[in-house]
Amino acid sequence: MEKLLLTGFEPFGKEKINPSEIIVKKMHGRNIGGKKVISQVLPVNFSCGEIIWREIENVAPRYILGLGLAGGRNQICLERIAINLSPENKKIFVDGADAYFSHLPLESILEELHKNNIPARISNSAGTYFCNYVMYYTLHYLKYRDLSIKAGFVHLPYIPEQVLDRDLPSMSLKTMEKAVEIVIRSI
Ligand code: PCA
Repeated sequence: MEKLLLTGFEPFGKEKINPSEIIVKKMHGRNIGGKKVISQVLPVNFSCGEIIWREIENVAPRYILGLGLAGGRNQICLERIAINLSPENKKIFVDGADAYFSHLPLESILEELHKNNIPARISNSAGTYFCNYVMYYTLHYLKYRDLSIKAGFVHLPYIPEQVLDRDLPSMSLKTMEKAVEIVIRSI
């Protein structure tokens, strides 16, 4: 069976929860749409890039789907692009392309999500923090190793328990899980 490497992140900053971590842990080992899910939780620091490279070699997946939290966003965000800018405002790779595009069929994934009544959009910025970093690190590696692995990244909103006393948007974990399953099936 083809393998799909699914990554999420640990909680970071003031957050005690990262929905991406919860979801990837739940999905580890499952067969979704004929793809065997192998999950990896990444730390929110510069080691995440090396870890993803190691996992690509160890797991030898056919697909890679990265997940992360984008607190304050109100929809599932299918990231279109990763830019060569690190969380320290430097280039991630001096000799790297300015940007890499997601390999995933974003339009058809979006259509599937909407058919299932899940609020979602294509996003043209994965930010400049570690989600953009890991998406860029992954796409750069695949290009330079000339590997035919399809990779992309999806940002998730907060779950309700993260915003109980904050005027911020959220989405239920159940809806997000369904969304991730749909993304995996539609890749
Ligand atoms: N979100 C951060 C990094 C880890 C995560 O879950 C981001 O959007 O860059």
